[in-house]
Amino acid sequence: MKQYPFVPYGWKRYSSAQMVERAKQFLQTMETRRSVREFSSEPVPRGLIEVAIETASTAPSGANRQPWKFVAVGNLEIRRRIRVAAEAEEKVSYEQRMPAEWLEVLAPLGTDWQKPFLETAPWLVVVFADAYGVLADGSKQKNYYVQESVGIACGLFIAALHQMGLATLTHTPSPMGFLSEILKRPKNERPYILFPVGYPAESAKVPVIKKKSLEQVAVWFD
Ligand code: IYR
Repeated sequence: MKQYPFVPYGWKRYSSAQMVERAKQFLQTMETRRSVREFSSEPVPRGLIEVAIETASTAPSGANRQPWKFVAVGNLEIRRRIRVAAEAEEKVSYEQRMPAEWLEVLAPLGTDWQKPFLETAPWLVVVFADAYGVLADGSKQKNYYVQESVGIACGLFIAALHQMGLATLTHTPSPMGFLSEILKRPKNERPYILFPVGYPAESAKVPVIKKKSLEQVAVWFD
């Protein structure tokens, strides 16, 4: 296959002081992000969701295949259907599928099978991973590092939402097959994660949890 044309990167160098300042600013911003489970129903302009999806889509991906699809659902009727289907699965999960040990680690978070946020948040963004691509002639095209690529894109999506002052939650109802049906996605697209997006409810509370320290998460060979 022919190479892409290559152009100079056009990278911008910051002073050492600027680098430290920018790094700390970003860390401070990200440190205030929390998973939110109680949303206001206040509408959020579609334009903001578009920017978040565009930001997510800047992610690196295996062979630049960009194997993701962000399905943004504002339609209340569809959000209701997703809630009903998700709660049906989650009820079985919480009551029958999840082993005691799993329920035990979740207990401090206070989650249960009920997911009202699927209806209250003004947007549900459902991310699908393209297990393979489909070419114009209908033939399959192999994708690479799909899980890693979509995971990175989702991380950028979360960061973009937080940066613009919106809240979200990484929600993974299990199993997620109902999302393909309700949202009429083709077979190559596999449901990956669901993000309710909106403003937090005035009364929203978050659990007091700690992130691991640098010492706990980093290993150095200087
Ligand atoms: N998917 C379920 C259960 C759940 C699992 C983990 I791991 C969490 O960190 C939180 C919830 C739910 O959404 O309730």
